[in-house]
Amino acid sequence: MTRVDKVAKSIKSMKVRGARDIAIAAVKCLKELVDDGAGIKELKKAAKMLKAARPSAISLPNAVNYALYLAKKDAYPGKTSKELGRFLDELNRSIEKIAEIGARVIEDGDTILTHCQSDTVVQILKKARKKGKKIKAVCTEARPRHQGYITASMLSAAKIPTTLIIDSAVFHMLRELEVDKVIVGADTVFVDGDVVNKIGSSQIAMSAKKLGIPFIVAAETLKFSPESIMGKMVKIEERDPAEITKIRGVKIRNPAFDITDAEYIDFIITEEGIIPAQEAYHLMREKYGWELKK
Ligand code: RI2
Repeated sequence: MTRVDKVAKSIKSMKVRGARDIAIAAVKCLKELVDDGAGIKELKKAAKMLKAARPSAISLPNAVNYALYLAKKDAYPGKTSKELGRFLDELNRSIEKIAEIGARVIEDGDTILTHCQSDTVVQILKKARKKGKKIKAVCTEARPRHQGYITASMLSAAKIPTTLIIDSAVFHMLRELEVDKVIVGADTVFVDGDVVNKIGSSQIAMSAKKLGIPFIVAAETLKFSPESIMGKMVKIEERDPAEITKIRGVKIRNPAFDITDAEYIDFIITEEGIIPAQEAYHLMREKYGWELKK
């Protein structure tokens, strides 16, 4: 199995997961190929395989397309590798910037509900704690892969009092635990501010709206989809039903993501600052320029 096969498999199997981490894994793989002297033809083949690994996080194709763009520009041997190294540093720095900005949004004494496992959200909560804010966390388990267990362990290890709940307990526990804010990550942000995130996010957003609790998304611009300006949407990944269970004679559906309408999102925290969800178009235009991806 080639290096690219291995990385694509690790993304598809969710051994490597999280919208940023899968993008970083793919760019690192392409950088290794460049360092081994791979030409543009081999890079394009690798890019196609990596992008196909998971369909719902635009961060993956955005990062891979940008890496290919740098490779095509290659002015002299070694430049691409340096530029890819800089891109990886930028990806890592963006989470630091979002954590800094996001921590300011969190108030001392807040109880925050999270969904699934987002490194972006975890960093925001840890930063707020580091700044001395006494916060509590309520984590959903995020069936069927239970990524919420990772979030709960990470936040508890950061000395944030943490409660784990089952996904279907959200509406009840928003009230019971007097949750002040909901903060979730994102896999894709569309031009109209609608957000693709772990399945169940849309129901949590509607529950929060009903109870007057702010629903906040934390996503760097890598997760914004310029192609959606041209109407190109991402596919909602359906995973193996066996991840849920097997019942003879029963069809089982296992969508891994859903779409939360912008109207249910109070604002989006990005590394460029906080924007209303409906401002996604202007941020994309600034960040990606008028040159829309084909
Ligand atoms: P960060 C995850 O998907 C969750 O939907 C999470 O909110 C999103 O990626 C963003 O994660 P999965 O990989 O980039 O668990 O914030 O299917 O870490």
